[in-house]
Amino acid sequence: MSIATRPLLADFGAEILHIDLSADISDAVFSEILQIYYNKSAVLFRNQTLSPESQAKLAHRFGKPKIENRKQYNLRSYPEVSTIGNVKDDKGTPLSFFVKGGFGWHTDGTAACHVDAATFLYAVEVPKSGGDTLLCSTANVVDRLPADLLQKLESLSILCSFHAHNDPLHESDPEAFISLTEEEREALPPVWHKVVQVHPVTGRKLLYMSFDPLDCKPLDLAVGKQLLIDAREITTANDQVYRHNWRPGDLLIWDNHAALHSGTPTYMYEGDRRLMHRSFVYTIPTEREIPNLEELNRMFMP
Ligand SMILES: O=C(O)CCC(=O)C(=O)O
Ligand SMILES: [Fe+2]
Repeated sequence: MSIATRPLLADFGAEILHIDLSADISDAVFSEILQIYYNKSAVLFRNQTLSPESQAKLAHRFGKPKIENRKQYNLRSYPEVSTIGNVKDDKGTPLSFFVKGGFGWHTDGTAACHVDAATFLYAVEVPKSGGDTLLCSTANVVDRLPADLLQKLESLSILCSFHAHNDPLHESDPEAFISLTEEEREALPPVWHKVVQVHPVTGRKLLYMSFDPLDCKPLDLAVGKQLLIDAREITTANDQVYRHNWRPGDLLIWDNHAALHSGTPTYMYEGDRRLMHRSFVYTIPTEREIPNLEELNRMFMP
């Protein structure tokens, strides 16, 4: 069988057509989906009716789900799925984590030792306008980088910290976040990553970027950060960005090893509802093992 697809951008992302993810998917079809996911770095499925159970099942088929660290928003029955958005209950208690002011360009999961990870975002409720998600390739950019910038990036490693990313988000919306305990904080230490990497499946060179590193090697932090900013500017040039305008029933899955993504400002729809079901999955283990995944997953169970 050959799955029908439509590109999201000329050389990035694919919409996968005529697949119902709540039905049984054969191994042959699944391996084709996986191949498209790796080759295109992002896949979109529209018109789905994906229960948390089906989403969790699909996540396990992609790899090893990581339990979200903001654990109050992990679904009780399917903790592989957590909620993000601005939905509150009758008493005004947030039912999902909502980041005011958008997210900026980032890579999910850089504070883990394992780099190959997929983010699943499934739209349950979407605002009438706004709430788009932006995506772009960090592999296609390599050919467009000035040679001297690429050369400097080749030697660069960055120290990535969950807390450096999460603490400001927490401060932006203290109502929606609970603080991590000291023990939980310590279980999430910073991790070094090389910025220029080779994708283990496609063999393509790519940039693995995070823009709030704690430290850089061998360059000074300020110099390293500036190189990352320069690379981000080229990576996210307007004509390289796919803007996803959500409809309920859309599932978007992207490869954090080959794509950057960003939310968009929330003030445009603050009076309207947005609810997404999110999963995060470590795919093929490559660069490093995931020694403490089970332990971390237990710690962050809802
Ligand atoms: O809500 C969005 O549009 C993007 C959220 C995001 O960055 C994520 O799910 O990792
Ligand atoms: Fe993200």
